[in-house]
Amino acid sequence: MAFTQSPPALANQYLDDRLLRSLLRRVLPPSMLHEIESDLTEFGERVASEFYPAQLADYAFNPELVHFDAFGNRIDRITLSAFWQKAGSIAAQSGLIAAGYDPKFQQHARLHQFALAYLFHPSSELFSCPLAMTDGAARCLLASGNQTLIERAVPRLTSRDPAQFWLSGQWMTETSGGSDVSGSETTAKQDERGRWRLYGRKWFASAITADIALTLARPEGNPQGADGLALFYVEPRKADGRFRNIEIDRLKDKLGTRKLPTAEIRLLGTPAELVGESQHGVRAIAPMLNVTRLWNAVCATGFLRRALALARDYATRRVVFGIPLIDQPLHQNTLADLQAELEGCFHLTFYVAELLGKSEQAEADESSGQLLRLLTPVAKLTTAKVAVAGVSEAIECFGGAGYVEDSGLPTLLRDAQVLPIWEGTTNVLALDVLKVLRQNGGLQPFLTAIRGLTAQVSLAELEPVVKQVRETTTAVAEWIQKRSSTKQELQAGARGLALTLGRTLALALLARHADWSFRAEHDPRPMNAARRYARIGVNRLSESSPSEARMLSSDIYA
Ligand code: MFK
Repeated sequence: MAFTQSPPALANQYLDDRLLRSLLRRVLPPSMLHEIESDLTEFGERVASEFYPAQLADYAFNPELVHFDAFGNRIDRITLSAFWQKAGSIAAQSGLIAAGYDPKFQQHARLHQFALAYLFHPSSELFSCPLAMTDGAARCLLASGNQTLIERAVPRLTSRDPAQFWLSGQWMTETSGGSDVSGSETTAKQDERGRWRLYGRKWFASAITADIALTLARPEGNPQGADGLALFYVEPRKADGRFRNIEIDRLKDKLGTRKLPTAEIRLLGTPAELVGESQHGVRAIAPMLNVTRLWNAVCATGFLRRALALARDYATRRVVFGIPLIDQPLHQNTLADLQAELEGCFHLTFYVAELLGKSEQAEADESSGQLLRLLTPVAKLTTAKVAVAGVSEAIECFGGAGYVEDSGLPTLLRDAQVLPIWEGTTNVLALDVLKVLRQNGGLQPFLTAIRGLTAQVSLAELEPVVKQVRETTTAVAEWIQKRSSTKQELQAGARGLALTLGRTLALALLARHADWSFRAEHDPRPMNAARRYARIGVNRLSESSPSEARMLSSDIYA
């Protein structure tokens, strides 16, 4: 009998996750952890032994759109994967949205929710996308103060009852652009009964099967530009399931996220409700963007964790040149770098989740809101970039097997590639970070956070790490100061700046957690992760010259 290699296997994804479990032990009140831990354990088991194998078996499925029935009636019916058909019920029952709004756990509710999301996402076939939008829509409607819509939709968006639960979409992107929405062409007109109706074309309507959507449109008579857009609420379907004056042109044929039905749609007088004012729609939808961006970071971290869990398990099964991979120094070094990067992403993401939870409490102070505003794009862009590179590296750990579709591994890489793109590309978010630094307290909230974190670290072994955090923070402040009058140079270096903020904060968080882990639990692994992350480096500030970049980017000498 010829040799066959045993494939990688997943253990219980909660019990197997040292990072998540130790974070929850450090942060949550013991009574809360006791209350939620059996659910997390059960969910971690379902992820590994129920969702993951079923999705591997269904890897080749793509959603299908049928435009017409046998008699020529327009139906625009979409067939979803087997998992997608039941994922809404799983999400509702498991509290994937509801947990974040549970008043019982106050500021910790978000940690509970994002722990569930982090476990769920890599075995969700990107059902995490509509969940992110659902969470974002709930937050956005609550922020709008529109009581009618809040009462109508929020109890459903946050429901634990599958029969009540609603999902939301977020239709922003048009053929004119996704990063810059100022050229949006969708118009809103009031009909003879005063009802708003939308006319236009939305170009990337993710999760088109969702029950509601928040979207931007330009009320008739409003000026051109982004400020002339307003935020609208849509219930796209009638009670019988047919679309309300909406036609689906086609589903996108995408690099990844293939189970997620992303559509090009036409709004042909679709009834809609104005959410707030009849302009400033970008400002109005921003709470949704911020929540989905945090979900993006959670999902990036979840993908990285999944890729590493599979690669680590495989390394124990795979023998090469007479030695298991896991015992080979170079392979150990590769996995160790990935682990350090994962730990950095993890602590950065969950720190922002904690901030979101605090900011949603009645007594929230202004400075934690400012820090949250700065760190949301920073965490999104930092983790997304690491996820793509890290998942690619983890797939390489399988050699040729990682390049074969029915191993399930190529899907991970294709799916990860969406993370730096949607919800704001790396560059768009880096420019957003510059705007925040200009308008929202400058670097001060960041400096205060770094000071607070490093003050909690006193182990001698971590001194060099803390020194590196402080020195890089000083370098950031000097870098900004030096360029404060040259917009071009600031913009050209914005990505390096944002990544340095993300990585420096991640290092400070790693050090803080390492100090606690060593003292409270005698666990040296977080300390080693912090030191390795420090060696990989956190300073990504660039000295790039705009004139050199102009010449090389266009490759023109003139
Ligand atoms: C797996 C998890 C992920 C799930 C993803 C779900 C998939 C969804 C698919 C999609 O829909 S992807 C498309 C998402 N689109 C984007 O993320 C847009 C990316 N572009 C930007 O973010 C641009 O920066 C932006 C459109 C916001 C630029 O537009 P403007 O008009 O130049 O905005 P400006 O002037 O920066 O901001 C307008 C107002 O909004 C300002 O307030 P004021 O009017 O009071 O001055 C800003 O402060 C405010 N604002 C903008 N971004 C904000 C914000 N406020 C809070 N938070 C923000 N993030």
